[in-house]
Amino acid sequence: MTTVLKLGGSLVTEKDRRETVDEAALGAAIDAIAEAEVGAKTAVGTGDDDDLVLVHGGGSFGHYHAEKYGVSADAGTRDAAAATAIHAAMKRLNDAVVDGLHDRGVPALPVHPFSAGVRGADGGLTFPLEPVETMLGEGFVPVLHGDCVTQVEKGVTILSGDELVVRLADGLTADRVGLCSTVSGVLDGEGEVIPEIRAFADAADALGGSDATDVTGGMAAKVRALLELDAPSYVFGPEGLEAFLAGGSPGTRVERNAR
Ligand code: IP8
Repeated sequence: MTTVLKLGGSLVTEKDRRETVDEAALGAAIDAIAEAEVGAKTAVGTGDDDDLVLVHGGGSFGHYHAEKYGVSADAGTRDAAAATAIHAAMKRLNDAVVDGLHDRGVPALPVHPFSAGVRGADGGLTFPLEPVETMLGEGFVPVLHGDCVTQVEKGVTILSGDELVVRLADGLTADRVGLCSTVSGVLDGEGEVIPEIRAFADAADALGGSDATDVTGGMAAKVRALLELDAPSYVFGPEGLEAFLAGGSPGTRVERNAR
């Protein structure tokens, strides 16, 4: 069973305070991951056939710098110092996530997408999965992140964690995908969690943009991307993380072919 889980940047950082980790939220998420990874695998009679790939977003690290330099998924830069500043901020956040996982006994390894991925002129992403697959085969938990990526004819653009989740879920034939953010799911016009989305039209009226600096789009973009996947995906808040990792269905289930 392969699970791809994204921790949203809005969850693990204080989105309105530049380069500030939300220690409480990140710590709680790491506790839940450690319990599922370390606790379950050391329990009598359980194996370690379950693979977990983590991705985290940019929050007040990457998005702050991306906005400062006017770089987005569409708008590229040829300023190497700007691209490096965005990437460096994401590495600092990745260090915090990986270090926190180590402190709780999770064998996490960093994967920095800027060094591996590339976009064609049409925006299509090429991202080799051999490093991630090998890490999984050796019992590690790869931790990727939204990042910069070199793009033909545009210089450097932003690669969102959501796009990586889609690539990983497809390429690794993931069984389950989770997007854990600060909201409890995809919300309808009354603020209630929509339990299931099978087509964008199911939630189109309710989907708006993100309310803080986010150069890669809000919930609408996430839902569109998740609807492209074969695997069922779940959009949930921190309260749903434990249930998701235990195989449950918190928040909103998004699945194109759901019956
Ligand atoms: O928060 C964006 O990743 P996201 C990463 O998953 C950068 O959209 C560098 C802004």
